[in-house]
Amino acid sequence: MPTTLAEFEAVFPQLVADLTDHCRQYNLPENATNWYQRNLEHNTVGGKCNRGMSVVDSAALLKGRDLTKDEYFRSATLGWMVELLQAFFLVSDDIMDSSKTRRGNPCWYLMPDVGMIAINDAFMLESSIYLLLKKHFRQESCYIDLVELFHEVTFQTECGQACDLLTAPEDRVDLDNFSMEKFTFIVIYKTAYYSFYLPVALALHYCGVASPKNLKTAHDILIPMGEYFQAQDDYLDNFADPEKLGKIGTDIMDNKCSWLINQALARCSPEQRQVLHENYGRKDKNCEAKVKVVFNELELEKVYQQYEEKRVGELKKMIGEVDESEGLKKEVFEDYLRKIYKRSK
Ligand code: DMA
Ligand code: MG
Ligand code: MG
Ligand code: MG
Repeated sequence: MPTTLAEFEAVFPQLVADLTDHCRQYNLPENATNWYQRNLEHNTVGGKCNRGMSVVDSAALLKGRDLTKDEYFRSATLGWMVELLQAFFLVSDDIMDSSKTRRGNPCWYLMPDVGMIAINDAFMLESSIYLLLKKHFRQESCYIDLVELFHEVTFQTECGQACDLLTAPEDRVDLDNFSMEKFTFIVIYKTAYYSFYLPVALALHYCGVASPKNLKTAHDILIPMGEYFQAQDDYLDNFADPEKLGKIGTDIMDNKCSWLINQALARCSPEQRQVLHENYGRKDKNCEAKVKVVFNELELEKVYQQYEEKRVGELKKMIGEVDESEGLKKEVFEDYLRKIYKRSK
């Protein structure tokens, strides 16, 4: 039985207590400890927790049985570390993308009294991962593998974010600068590693089956899965209801090398390209609306649905060929794919 959000969320208060207890050792002033607690709760809880819960679900599938209470707690602790990493990325991503809302609330940096303190709050979310790793996993033989995995995946994500931002200059819109090759590199690095490879790699380490072969098999399926997931994120940025999505799309105004603009460029007439040239990447609602008209004329919603079916078919085929001889299980991938297929938020 897959874990539920309620069961998973029930673990988090213990981790908040561990982290605030740690601050007490420093005699951190009470107002700062309270601020840290509010930062942790506001930015880490309230999402779908697909990434975090996948660590727990993957661990149960790899063990082939229900987890004991202690195993549940420990795998959920690893899952919450992925959610802390995500919180760190999202708080900073929303500043860099000039976003307005996240999970149905104002972005953290736009909350009353927060502002640019959000930058330091993001750093504290990241550091929380290593405090929890040390407290709960210091004794394990896989400890250094876990530390190195978090460090490497963090750097990969930062490389992806760097390319995402450098491909989207605020003052220089150049449609020739976009390509599907650039899109693919950006999304693999900014999204696929931390959102897909990391949760499963953590479960493999936790269950003692992180052989080079299993890690490579996981990588080779989860990276394309993450690529598909970010194409979906880009599609939803324009086509989803912001109320349901919990965030207002910014990709057009932000001049992003998104899946949609690349599809549009591959299909547009010279006239439509001119409209995109004049209106993409401008911080102006009317310009954004004109780009949306072209996206609709090109029926990108349909183009996306066809892409999704094709991608999911390819992923299912790869999953069908997984070699389970070193303790890996096909269900780990089937389960993660099921969580994201045709999602609307
Ligand atoms: C997501 O890119 C990548 C990271 C590392 C947060 P994005 O800006 O498209 O994400 P969102 O749509 O959630 O702002
Ligand atoms: Mg963003
Ligand atoms: Mg971004
Ligand atoms: Mg997005």
